[in-house]
Amino acid sequence: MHPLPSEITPAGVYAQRRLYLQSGLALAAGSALGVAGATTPDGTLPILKGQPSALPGVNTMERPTTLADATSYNNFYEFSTDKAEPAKRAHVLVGRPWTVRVDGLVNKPMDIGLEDLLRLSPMEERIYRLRCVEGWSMVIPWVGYSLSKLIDKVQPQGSAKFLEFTTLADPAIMPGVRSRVLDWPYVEGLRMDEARHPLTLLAMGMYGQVLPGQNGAPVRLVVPWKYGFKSAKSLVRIRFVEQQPVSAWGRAAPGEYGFYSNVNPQVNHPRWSQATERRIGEGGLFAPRRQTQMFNGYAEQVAHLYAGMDLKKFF
Ligand SMILES: Nc1nc2c(c(=O)[nH]1)N[C@H]1C(S)=C(S)[C@@H](COP(=O)(O)O)O[C@H]1N2
Ligand SMILES: [Mo]
Repeated sequence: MHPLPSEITPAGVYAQRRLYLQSGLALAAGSALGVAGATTPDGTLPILKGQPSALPGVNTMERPTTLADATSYNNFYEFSTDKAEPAKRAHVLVGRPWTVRVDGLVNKPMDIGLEDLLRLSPMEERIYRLRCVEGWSMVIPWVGYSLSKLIDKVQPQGSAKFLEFTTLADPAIMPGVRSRVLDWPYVEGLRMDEARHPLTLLAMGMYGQVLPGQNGAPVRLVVPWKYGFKSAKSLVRIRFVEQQPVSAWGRAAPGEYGFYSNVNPQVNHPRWSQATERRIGEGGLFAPRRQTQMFNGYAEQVAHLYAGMDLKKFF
């Protein structure tokens, strides 16, 4: 068993963490602090650190996007389709009691609480690019561990071929789910080998702190070689299934959002080119755009998963 993050942080931080849990419950009951992402009286998030990842191909050379940029320009449609709104509203996700149901075709289904998720495996810091299909990208130092650690724990059965990820849809705290922009809850899916790939991260923190609400508190997926929308935020259920799941985006617009959603600069979204991208924080709209790389730059690690597949057909 690995130490609880609370045991490896200084006592003062631990006290703050308890406080944050209490204030988080108060927040959930409706008292807002009014500061974006604020959860403690001094406006900080509890510390959650990880060892720098030893995994080959984890990119640590690019300069991370600033925390301010990464937390103020977000897609989180359960709160709003406006990129600035999640930062004002999603702090209600931080500090709530949280359980993820892991079930379906597994020998050991379980409801796993946040504290148990936090100590399931040692935390790693991994600096990943995340590219949105809308043409922007960020570089974020995430904190978490490979999803495969959780997959191993529940012992999938041989018939389990895909994983279906479901995220929170609570109209009491998420005004966006009253709109019909998507068929809620937000659902995503991965093939078993994609889900088991060591790069696929179950993230509980970023920048050495627990996840801010707008980035998917308290637990999200980060699949760095796929468009950002595959990286489901605020997970409540992971179900092992035999058939390929239908994602919320695939249901909304099957011609625009294929199941695989691998970053592929040669396959354009019907409404936008995917050849280049704009790194958030780099000089706004007039900064030179970057060439988008196949599999978002992770081809060496993941291209073999798709050997023999026509990636224009399976986009
Ligand atoms: N539950 C949920 N997860 C979500 C989304 C969402 O609207 N709801 N948006 C996705 C999209 S389109 C992107 S690009 C990324 C953005 O992650 P970030 O805000 O941490 O950069 O989250 C993804 N995960
Ligand atoms: Mo996105």
